[in-house]
Amino acid sequence: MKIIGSKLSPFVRFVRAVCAELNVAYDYHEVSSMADPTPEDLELVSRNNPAMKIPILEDNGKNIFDSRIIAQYLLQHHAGAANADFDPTMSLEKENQMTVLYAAADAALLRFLMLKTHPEINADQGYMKKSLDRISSCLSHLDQDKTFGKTFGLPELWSLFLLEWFAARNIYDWSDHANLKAVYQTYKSRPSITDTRPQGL
Ligand SMILES: N[C@@H](CCC(=O)N[C@@H](CS)C(=O)NCC(=O)O)C(=O)O
Repeated sequence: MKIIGSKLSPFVRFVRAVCAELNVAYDYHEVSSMADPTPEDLELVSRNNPAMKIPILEDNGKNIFDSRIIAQYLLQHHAGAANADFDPTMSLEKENQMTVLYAAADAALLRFLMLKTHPEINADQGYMKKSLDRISSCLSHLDQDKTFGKTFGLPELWSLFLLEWFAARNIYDWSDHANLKAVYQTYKSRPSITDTRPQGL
């Protein structure tokens, strides 16, 4: 099993952390940040994923794209080896939480990449403004979701990487979301989080 990714990507961190929580061994191929990739890395990623994105999981001669699908695949095959304090079960509520987290992540990625490549854009207007509203709406929803954080499973794990990324890139200030903050504080020192944390975060 091999993962192609970049240490800076929260999506890649998530997939690597799922492997750690499920005690799955893998080879790792580091590529440059997809915000500014080398031509060789862009070629490698594009050859392995038509969506031209990381992470990519290669297993048994097949490539699996998208961190959410990779996490599902890992759970399907390795849930039995999960750490005792990691909850590998999924439910409709948890799938909804994942959808909300991914909506916030996609909105954040859009803002980050558009501002990086088109710094002249007004981030407080039009669809850019809507993307910020979406992040706010998603995080407020999760913050009020009483089932979020009851156990430590896929949604809680993914939320930590999202929150660290938001803070590091000044994407969104989530310090007023008490429940999210409590989940973050409780789990931020788990090995699956600290071992994947890029320097400086
Ligand atoms: N939905 C994808 C998103 C992955 C993603 O956007 N990865 C970023 C790196 S953080 C990327 O490869 N971006 C390249 C681009 O947008 O051109 C997933 O969950 O794997």
